Amino acid sequence: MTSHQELLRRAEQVLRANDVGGAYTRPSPRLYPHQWNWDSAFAALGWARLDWARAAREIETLLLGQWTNGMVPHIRYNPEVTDYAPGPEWWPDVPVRRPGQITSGITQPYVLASASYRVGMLAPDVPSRREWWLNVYDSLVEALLYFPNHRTTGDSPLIVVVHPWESGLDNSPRWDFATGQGRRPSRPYRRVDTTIVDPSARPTGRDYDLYMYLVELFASSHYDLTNYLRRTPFAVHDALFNAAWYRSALDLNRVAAALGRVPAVRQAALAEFRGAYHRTLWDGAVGLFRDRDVLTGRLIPTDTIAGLMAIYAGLVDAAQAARMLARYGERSRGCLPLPSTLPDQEGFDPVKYWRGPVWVNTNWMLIQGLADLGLHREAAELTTRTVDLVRAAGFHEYFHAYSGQGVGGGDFTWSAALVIDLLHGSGSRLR
Ligand code: 2M8
Repeated sequence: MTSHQELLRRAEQVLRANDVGGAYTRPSPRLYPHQWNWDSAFAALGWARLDWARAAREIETLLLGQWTNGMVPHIRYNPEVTDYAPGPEWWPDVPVRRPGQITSGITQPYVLASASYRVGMLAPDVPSRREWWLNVYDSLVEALLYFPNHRTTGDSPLIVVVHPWESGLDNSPRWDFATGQGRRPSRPYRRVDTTIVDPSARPTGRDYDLYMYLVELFASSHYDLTNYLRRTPFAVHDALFNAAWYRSALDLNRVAAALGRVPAVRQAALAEFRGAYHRTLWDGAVGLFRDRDVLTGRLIPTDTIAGLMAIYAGLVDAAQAARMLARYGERSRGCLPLPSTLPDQEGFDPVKYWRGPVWVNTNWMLIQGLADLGLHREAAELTTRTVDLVRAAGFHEYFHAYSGQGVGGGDFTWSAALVIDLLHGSGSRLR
C-alpha cells in the first residue's frame, strides 16, 4: 500500500506538472487548460504546504481577472491556449479592471476568501501573513460584496446563480428541470471535452445546448441579473453556492479582525442571511437543504451533496450536522462516501460527472465543516475514506460512486492539492 509520504510525493508531482509558468495551476492537463476560479482556491491550499509564495501567487493571479463590479470570473483565459470550448469569443465585452485580461462572464462558488484566510494562516511568519492579507483584502471584499450588490432579487439576501457552470456542479440532476426545456443557442458550438474524456462520463448534448443558450443569454443581458431574469429559464438559489459565500464572509471577517478593520459583513447582515438560508432552503421532510428555483419560488426536489454544505459553512449546529450526515449516509449505503447525488434520486448516475460520482473537493469541504463543529470522528472517517479512494485510484477528477474507479480528467489539481492538505491534518481546526 502506498505510504503517506509516497502519496504526498505524487500529489506534489501533479501540482507541479499542472503549474503554468509559476502563475496559475490548470485544473487538468488537457481538459481544463485555463485558470478556473474555485480550482485555483483549492490549488492554493495544496501549494501552501509546499511553497507558500506560490500559493499566494495562485490567488493573486486569479484576482487579476477581477471585473470592475468586483466579480471574479469563473475562467481567466490563457491567450496562448485555444483547445478549450467555449473560448472567450462567447463572452463579449467583459468589464475587466485590467486591460488585456480575458475572462468568462459568470463566476463560481466563492471559496476564494476562505482559501485566502487559510493560506494566510499558513504563512511562514506573522509579518508575511499581514502583508499578504493587506495586499489582497480589498479585492476579496469587493468580490464578496459583488454578490449582495449584484446577485440578489426581491427582498431575499440569498445569491442567485445564473448558470449550471456557476454552481460548480454543472450537470447535477437538480438542473434537469431547465435542461429538459430543450433550449439551444442561436449559433453552432463545438465541444472539446468529449474528445478527451469518455463522453459517457461527461454532460450530454442536451446539457450543453442549455449551457450555451445561457451563455448567450447572460452575455446579451450585459451580465446584468435584472435583464437576465426577464428572459431566462434558469435562476436558482443554490445551497452550495450560498453556503460557500457565507463561509467566505465569516473567514473574511476573521482577516478583517486580524488587520484591525471593520468587518467585511456585519453581524446583522450575517444573521439575516442565515435566517433566509434556513427559511428558504431547509426541507424538514428530507432532513436536508435543497435549492430553490427563483422563477417559480419552489424548492427543487432533488437531493445532492449541495444539501449538506450548510455543514461546511457552519450554518447548522453539530447535532443537526450529524443528523444530516447520518441520513445522507443511510440513503447512500453501498456507495463510497459521499456521492455527489443520492442514488435514490432520479437522474443519479454513478459514473457521470456531478450526477453521482464522489469528488474530493466536496468531501474536503464537509471535512472542514465537521471538524469546525467538533465532529472529529466523522471528519476523521471521511478524511481516511477520501484519501484511501485517491490512494487506490489515483488523482482523478472524480470517482465511480460504487467501485471507486477514477473517472474524468487525470492528474487533477484539486484532488492532489486537497489530499496534500488533508494529509497535513487540515481536518482539524486551523484557528
Ligand atoms: C467543471 O466545469 C467546467 C466548466 O466550468 C467544464 O466542464 O468545462 C466543473 O467540475 C467545475 O466545478 C470545475 O471548476 C471545472 C474545472 O475543474 O470543471
